[in-house]
Amino acid sequence: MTDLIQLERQLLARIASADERALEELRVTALGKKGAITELLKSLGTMSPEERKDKGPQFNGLRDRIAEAIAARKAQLEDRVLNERLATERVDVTLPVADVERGIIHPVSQVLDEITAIFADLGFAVAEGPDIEYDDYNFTKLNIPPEHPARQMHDTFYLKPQADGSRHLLRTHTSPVQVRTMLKQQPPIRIIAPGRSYRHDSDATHSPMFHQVEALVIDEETHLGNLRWLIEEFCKAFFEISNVRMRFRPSYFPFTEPSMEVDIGCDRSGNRIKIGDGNDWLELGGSGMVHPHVLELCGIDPKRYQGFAFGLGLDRMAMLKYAIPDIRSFFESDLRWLRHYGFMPLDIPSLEGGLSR
Ligand code: 2NM
Repeated sequence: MTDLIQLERQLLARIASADERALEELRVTALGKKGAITELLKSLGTMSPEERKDKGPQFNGLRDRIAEAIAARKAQLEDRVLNERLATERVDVTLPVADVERGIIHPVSQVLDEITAIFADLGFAVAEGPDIEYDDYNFTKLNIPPEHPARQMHDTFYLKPQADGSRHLLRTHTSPVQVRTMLKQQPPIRIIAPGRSYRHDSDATHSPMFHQVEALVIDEETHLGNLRWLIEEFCKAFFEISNVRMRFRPSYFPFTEPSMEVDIGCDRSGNRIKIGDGNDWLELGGSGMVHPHVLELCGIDPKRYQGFAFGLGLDRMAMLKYAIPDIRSFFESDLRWLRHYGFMPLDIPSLEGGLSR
């Protein structure tokens, strides 16, 4: 008995001060095939049943406590190594990284950075909001009351009803971000609202999750001439061309009056669409003067202020500018695709540096 206590004390003392190598040696000498404790356990076989009943639990207890002490010491040593590394190692994130370790910028991120640079230069701020929205902000405050037929156009993903019966939804456009901006800020307003939008729709040109940018301008004297100029300047900067042809077709959105689709001149004679040249037209996005009722619902006096808005599909803009054929490939996370269509992380788009180089 005293031998056992002594053995345990000795082992525990040596374990407590062991380094990793000594610890492994201790483990082998105590618990290995020919280890001291293993031998003790083997000796149970030669004992009388009474003696075994007495010694068995003692030996087993000893084995468990020693194994536990070894594991605890091992964890302590590993922690110490890690903490030492954390305390001494430094990463300079401003240094160039090796090619193999470099991330790649997704075309959608690239195009968003380009668009942000263009609008920032024109004095626009970037506004953001949640992907999960109130029905009120996604529809009602945009002049789309419940039962309005335009709700059917949106193929909305709804969440489970709240206790009060209202249903949150995945925003079907980024317009609720404009609603949020108007509710908390009086004009002048100049913002772009980029982000994810969701509609129940999927084929080669539609993804159930897609990206939009919408621009909103509200001031005391804004008119369609401003809207046209803004879209033209934007297109010249984005497509990096000095001339654009544009045309506006009458359209309908509940939140704008009048509403127009914007087409941009292009050439389709080659195997890819070329923006700027040619005699063909390409639909770029929707636009219009913000409906006075929307302004009113969002706390802005429609007698004093007017504004305009337009919306673009970011994914579509990336497809056009960088000749990417299928929108579904954007969200497959295929690294070969990303290496082919992606961009270098440190080439941050700016108007001075050349947008896309
Ligand atoms: C579009 C087309 C036309 C738009 C309108 C508004 C708001 F909030 F001011 F009413 N936000 N976005 C708008 C107008 C969006 O996207 C195709």
